[in-house]
Amino acid sequence: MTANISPPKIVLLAVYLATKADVDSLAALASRYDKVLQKDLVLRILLTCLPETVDAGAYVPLIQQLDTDIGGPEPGGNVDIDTSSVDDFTDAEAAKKVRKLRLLPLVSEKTPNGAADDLVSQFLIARAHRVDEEAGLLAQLPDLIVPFLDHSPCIRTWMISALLPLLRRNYEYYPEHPIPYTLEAFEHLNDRAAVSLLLEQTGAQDEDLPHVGRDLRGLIGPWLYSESRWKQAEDIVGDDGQTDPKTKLCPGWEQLLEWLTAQASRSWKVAIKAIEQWDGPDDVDLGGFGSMWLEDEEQGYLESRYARAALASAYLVPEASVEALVGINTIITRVMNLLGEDAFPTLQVASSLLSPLTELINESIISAKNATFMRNDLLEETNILTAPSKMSAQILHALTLSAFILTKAGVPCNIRRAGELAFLQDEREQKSEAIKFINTLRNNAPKTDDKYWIRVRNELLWLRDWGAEEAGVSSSPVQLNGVFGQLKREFLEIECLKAFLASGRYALARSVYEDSPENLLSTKTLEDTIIASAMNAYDNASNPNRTRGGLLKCAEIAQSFPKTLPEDGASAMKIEALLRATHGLSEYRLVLKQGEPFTPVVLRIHADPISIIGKVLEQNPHSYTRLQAFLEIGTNMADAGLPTSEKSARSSGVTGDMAQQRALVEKRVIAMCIDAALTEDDFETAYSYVVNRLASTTGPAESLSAGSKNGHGAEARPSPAITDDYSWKAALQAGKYRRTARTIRPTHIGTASGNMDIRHLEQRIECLSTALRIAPTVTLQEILNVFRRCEEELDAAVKAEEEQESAWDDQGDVQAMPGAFSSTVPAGVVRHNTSRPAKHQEEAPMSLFDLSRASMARAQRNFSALSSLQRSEQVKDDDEEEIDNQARVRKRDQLREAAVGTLASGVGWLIGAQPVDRSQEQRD
Ligand SMILES: *[C@@H]1O[C@H](CO)[C@@H](O)[C@H](O)[C@H]1NC(C)=O
Ligand SMILES: *[C@@H]1O[C@H](CO)[C@@H](O)[C@H](O)[C@H]1NC(C)=O
Ligand SMILES: *[C@@H]1O[C@H](CO)[C@@H](O)[C@H](O)[C@H]1NC(C)=O
Ligand SMILES: *[C@@H]1O[C@H](CO)[C@@H](O)[C@H](O)[C@H]1NC(C)=O
Ligand SMILES: *[C@@H]1O[C@H](CO)[C@@H](O)[C@H](O)[C@H]1NC(C)=O
Ligand SMILES: CC(=O)N[C@H]1CO[C@H](CO)[C@@H](O)[C@@H]1O
Repeated sequence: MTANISPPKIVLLAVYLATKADVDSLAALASRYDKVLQKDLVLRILLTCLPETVDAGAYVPLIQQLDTDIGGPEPGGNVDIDTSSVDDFTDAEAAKKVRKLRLLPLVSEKTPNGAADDLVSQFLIARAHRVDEEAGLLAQLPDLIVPFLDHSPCIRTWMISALLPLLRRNYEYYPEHPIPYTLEAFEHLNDRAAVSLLLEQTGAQDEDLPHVGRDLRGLIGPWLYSESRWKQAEDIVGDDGQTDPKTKLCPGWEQLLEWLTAQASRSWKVAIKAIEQWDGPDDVDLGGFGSMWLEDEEQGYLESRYARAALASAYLVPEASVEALVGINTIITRVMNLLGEDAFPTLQVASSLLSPLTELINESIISAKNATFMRNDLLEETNILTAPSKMSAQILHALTLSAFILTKAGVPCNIRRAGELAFLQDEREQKSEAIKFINTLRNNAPKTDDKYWIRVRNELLWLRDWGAEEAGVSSSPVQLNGVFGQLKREFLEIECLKAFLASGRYALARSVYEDSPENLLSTKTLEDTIIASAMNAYDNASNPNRTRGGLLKCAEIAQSFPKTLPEDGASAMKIEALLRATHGLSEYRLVLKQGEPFTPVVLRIHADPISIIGKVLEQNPHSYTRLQAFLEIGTNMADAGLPTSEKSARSSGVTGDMAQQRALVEKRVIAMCIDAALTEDDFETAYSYVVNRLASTTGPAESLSAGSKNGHGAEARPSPAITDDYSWKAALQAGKYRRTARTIRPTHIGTASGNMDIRHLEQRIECLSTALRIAPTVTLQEILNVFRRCEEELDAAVKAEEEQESAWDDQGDVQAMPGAFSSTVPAGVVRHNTSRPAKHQEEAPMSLFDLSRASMARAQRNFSALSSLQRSEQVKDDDEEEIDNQARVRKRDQLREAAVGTLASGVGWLIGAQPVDRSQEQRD
């Protein structure tokens, strides 16, 4: 231990001791030779030579000793300094070695400004960087720095804004995903990169996001704790004059807000959690190393920008869910808080109150021109929707509550969608949304709850004008801003009524729309809506039975409005007729398309619903016997206002009046039943329908003329006639029927009826004469041909029977049966007389059948005259057999007379014969 050690050796020894990490000896040395080992030199030797792995605790006292700058007292006075390591060098050698030492500088271009002229601060920061880079011991740096927090503001600031964020980020919050930068590199990242790296893991880890607020508080808060984060506006904005150049801006804060709004678009929950869990600029966690202090101006700037970013985030959240909207409501609450205003109630409460938002009445911000602010320039000062003001918060509240009502109902709607509905006021968009709203609520409606529907209606009306009408300003002209503002009140009331009815809330519908003195809907509109709803229920029915399902509903709806739809009113009766017609069909098997059973709607949309009766007759054997039931179905169809004619007739615009339509429907149904009977070989029934139903009620086809009753008479041309082509065709069809083995035999027939062939031919002739009487002129020739052939067969049959009988008479059997006269013989006796007309017919020239149309028409009138005679004869048919038989024969003669005689007379003028009214003769 020598006192005469040369300065170069002292320096070399200091380097040696530092390299050996012998801090105590070094301290003693520095203390003893403080003239040589000056502060600057010691710090550089420490920085360069002391291994970075050495605990800070070992050399902090030395730094502190140097910092105190006292130099005098020798704490290491009693330390024995081992100089052996430099003893072997000559002073010259030592000096040469010292010159070759490459000691690191304390200052680099990256040293904070605050550390200028402050060697200790410079050392601490440089040392910290080396410990981090060379040893990776970032976590131990607080041991080095904390003792010097009070050394200089620059160290405190650096500790809080540089070391603390990186330390927390890489060692405390997300050690699994550290930022891959050295401390020094981190310090010199630009704002965007720094914010993005610090918050890279925020919200990426836990489902329920408990740490978003912590990260903002614990990472961004400290990171911003530096005057260097602030810039004069003029440095950034340039000279576009938007911002006062003296205003201070914080680009790092702006980056944070960018991050926040980006989260709102990409992971909205993170954005909402951020705003929920973090109170903004004041809410920082500096780890106890310092406390935040901001100028009023700075504070105001940060808060105002934060409020704007919060409002912007609300518009950016793409999610349309109750959860997201509730989150957005917390954003609004935060903004109101920052503005020093009272918060709005929760959405749940607000949606049950539906208070009028009177502040928004006439609000001109809510206009199509401003809609673009929902998408663009959200953080710009020019954006009036995100301006941190009470008005913009109120607008957002209105949109949030509107979206909430829609979303809760099952029609997802986000803020931007609600905003577009309100700002753009596009009627079509609003209408489709309103209808979705009602329909969804209807599908989810509880079975029996009027309250539910009262609420739905209130919500719907509120969505239209945000309560302006209720607020009593409806009388003055107001701009209705609601999301359904373009829709007429009447439209919404109609939709509500439809929903009430579809959900079976009949009493509610009546009390709101029929009984209420408000007269929300005009009588006409009310009636139309009720009928449409009834028809809707009808069309939705799967079962034609009126006591079930859709038809029952239809009936209930129609009966629920005694004032609007009185039971004896035209509309109610029409619906009733439709229900009856449909129910009438429910008793039968009926398949229209392949395999598909009949549903009521088919009847309503069918181009020719009467033809459905034909299908029933085809598919239900023997059903033709229920003529009366089918007639009722048919006339009910007519009464229900369904089309009654086939395509051709309708397309020509002919409908005729109701009586005519009904009459025609009846004819057609009878004809269908006749056809069905014939198809099933039931000639007797067909015959009976012809003579009882057609002959009795039908005149010549032309008589059913639509005439001037044609409802579509705008054009003054004469309407074509409605033609009953059904009756004569059916009668002709029956007249053409030939008995076969399959033909069903008559069930009750007089014992004296005798020859079945003759009886059948007589019936056919009767059918044919009916056809002749009612057919259009052009068809008479065809019918007459059939008639003539039929009559020839009848003559032949009669002749054959006569011959048989006379052979029988010749055997003198008549005497063998006295007393049997009246029961067995009359047929023969009577028939004897029948030959005369037959002969008479033979006398008629065949050319008579080649008649002109004009003469046929004239002849037809005599058939009509004849029909009354026929009927009176039929009444007698039920009497005693003899009379019956006689009448039958006389009738046949009359028919023949009528057919031939009248024709002869009709064309008498042609052949120069005297007209003879034989039917007149007969009657005498
Ligand atoms: C937005 O609304 C405000 C307030 O009514 C109006 O003055 C302004 O012109 C609108 N902005 C645009 C871009 O139309
Ligand atoms: C709304 O504006 C109209 C004029 O456009 C005015 O007559 C009316 O009083 C205003 N209503 C309210 C509530 O401000
Ligand atoms: C239509 O009918 C179905 C069942 O057939 C029923 O569930 C539904 O509620 C009906 N819809 C309306 C509007 O009546
Ligand atoms: C209609 O339905 C009721 C029961 O709802 C039943 O009693 C009745 O027989 C049905 N009518 C027909 C024609 O099926
Ligand atoms: C009926 O026929 C007779 C001749 O048989 C004729 O004199 C009479 O004019 C006809 N009746 C009608 C209404 O044409
Ligand atoms: C019922 C009837 O008219 N019978 C007549 C049949 O014809 C004979 C003569 O051929 C008359 O005497 C009957 O009166």
